[in-house]
Amino acid sequence: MVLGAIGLALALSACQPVPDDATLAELAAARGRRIGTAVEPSHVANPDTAAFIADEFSIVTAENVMKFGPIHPERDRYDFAPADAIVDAAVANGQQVRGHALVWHRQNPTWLDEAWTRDEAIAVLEDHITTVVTRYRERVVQWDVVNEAIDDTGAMRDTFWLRTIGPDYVALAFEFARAADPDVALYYNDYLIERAGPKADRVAQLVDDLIAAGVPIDGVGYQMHVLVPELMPSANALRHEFERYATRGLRVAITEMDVAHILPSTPEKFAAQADAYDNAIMACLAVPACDTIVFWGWSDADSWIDAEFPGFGNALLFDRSGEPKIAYERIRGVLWWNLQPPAA
Ligand code: 9MR
Repeated sequence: MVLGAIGLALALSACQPVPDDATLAELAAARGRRIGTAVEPSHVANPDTAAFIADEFSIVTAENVMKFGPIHPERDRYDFAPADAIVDAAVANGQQVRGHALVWHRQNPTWLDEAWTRDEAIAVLEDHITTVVTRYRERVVQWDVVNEAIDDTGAMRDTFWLRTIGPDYVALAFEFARAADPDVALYYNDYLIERAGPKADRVAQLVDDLIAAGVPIDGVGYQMHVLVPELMPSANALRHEFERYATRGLRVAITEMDVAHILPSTPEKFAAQADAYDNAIMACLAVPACDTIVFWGWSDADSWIDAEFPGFGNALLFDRSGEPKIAYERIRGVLWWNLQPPAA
């Protein structure tokens, strides 16, 4: 009888609407997850925006300023000030920081365009990773060590690093990062791995090879730049993808999520967008190893998609006037009601 009353009380509380003042950070924390956004220094320099980010999110990623070119513009000069602004603000607000990204094929400085020998390129890689990771020790909790090393066909991407060092640049990068910070969680990060296919399989093989070789990798980041309706897997399919890495003992993060559609927007497209976010959060909640969810910005007025994919967009949780969209309300609902994991 007593148990029945407790059960009823729990069931009733579970039916309560999401408290109006509950932030994403609070709702996610109740589910053991951190939730966040990409940020630029201009965001934390603006008091209103900074206060909004501090309230709503528990983790931030530097959208650009920790990448190789911006943070290491000349061989003997690092420019830490923009990244410091983001990290300092996050620490002051009690937020965590994802470091993004130590090795990538884009946003590299022009000084890397020289003809390097393999040994010289390894020395450059080691200096860069050691310097940047050491600077943010104990403040950055997760690093995207290698970003997008596999191309869309499932081959090793043809990059400066592959050409000058060879495929083991990936393992070297993880080893240099671990040597610089024994505690930070080290991730391989990529897009289009949320869908089963050659790219997802090849990334899993790369990760397996790293594990087999004893390379210090802690997790895999699913960027999740999604296009609806075409490119969104079901919550169940996504859960299976996340479990690939959970069963290998790794952590999983959603690292750059946004859900675009072809413009103009319609209520149906926004509904499909809300479904996609819902699927992703459900899948993450169903896999204990998935402990981090980061969106690639929050406002449709301020997203990389407008510049890189004109004709697509409105992919984030708040519209161009700053009003929350249904996707935002759906995410709050999924976090609050903690719906059952999708069926196997
Ligand atoms: O959002 C970033 C945008 O401001 C930059 O111009 C762009 C340059 O390549 O990089 C964007 O972020 C990318 C991220 O670092 C890696 N995954 C894909 C993201 C969107 O292109």
